[in-house]
Amino acid sequence: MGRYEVVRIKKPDLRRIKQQSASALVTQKANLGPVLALAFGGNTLFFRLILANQLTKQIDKRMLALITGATSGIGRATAEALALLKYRLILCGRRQERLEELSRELARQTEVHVLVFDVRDRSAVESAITSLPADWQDIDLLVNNAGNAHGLDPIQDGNPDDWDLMIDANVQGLLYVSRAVTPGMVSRGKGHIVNLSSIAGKQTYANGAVYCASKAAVEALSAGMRLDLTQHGIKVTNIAPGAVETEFSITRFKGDADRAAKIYDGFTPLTAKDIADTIVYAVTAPPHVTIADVTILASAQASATTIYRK
Ligand code: 8X3
Repeated sequence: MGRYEVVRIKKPDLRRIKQQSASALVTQKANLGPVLALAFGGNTLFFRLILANQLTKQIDKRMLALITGATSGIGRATAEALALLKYRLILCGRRQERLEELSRELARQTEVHVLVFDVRDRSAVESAITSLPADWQDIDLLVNNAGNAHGLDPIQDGNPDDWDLMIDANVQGLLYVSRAVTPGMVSRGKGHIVNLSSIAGKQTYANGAVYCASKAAVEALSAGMRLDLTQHGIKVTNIAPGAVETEFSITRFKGDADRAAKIYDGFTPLTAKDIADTIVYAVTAPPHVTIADVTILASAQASATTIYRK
């Protein structure tokens, strides 16, 4: 098969296609690789050529995404989903081996660049992002996914080291990475930032005050970024998942896998892929649409603390 696939498009679909982004079209045909959509169906040759030309230009300029916390969970699932859309990927994380393993896997589908740094380390963030080669600098999409929960204790018993880990990664880390990436988006007049918040950022629960506060900060930062960046053509999407079965609870309970598993007992939790699918929905929305804020719960979950278990 050559570089392009010719896709027959029925006449009623032509209007819809014209309003869609190229990446949305590629989503629909992700399994075919790069797609050149040629419209057949009674329209003029002129229109067909314009459409084909526009799509070729957009597809040739592949979107570039930077994902923090890409080594596991929602970050990894998002990297896999965006690779299917042929995004070029900058995968960021602390664990070099895992990043390289993922990079090798995804290199079959797209171009991948790995950056090893800890989002909590401001100078490491700055030097990693400024070290990007010229053709990896024009980041179209930033997925601020890195974050964690440590401990589940009443405030009087909380461990300040746990608090530092959460505030430093979930709040400071998100700020440092955003500060390094957004000036380029502003100068290009386009971009999209997806911040991973939580139902915990909207509803505070007992024993989780600091984690909830860190995610409430993400909610405020998403709203504030949208106020500052919309005028520069940059979309900001805030995603607030409920219970997602990842390494999240194992980290929260310091490696106690049995205690972590109990969190997801008796109901079907969300998966990392469920959240990645929502991110794909947000980033492939047409140019005139911003998916601003999405709360995603398992269907057995009604609030941060109400889960109907069987
Ligand atoms: C994860 C969701 O409810 O465990 O952010 O805090 S919850």
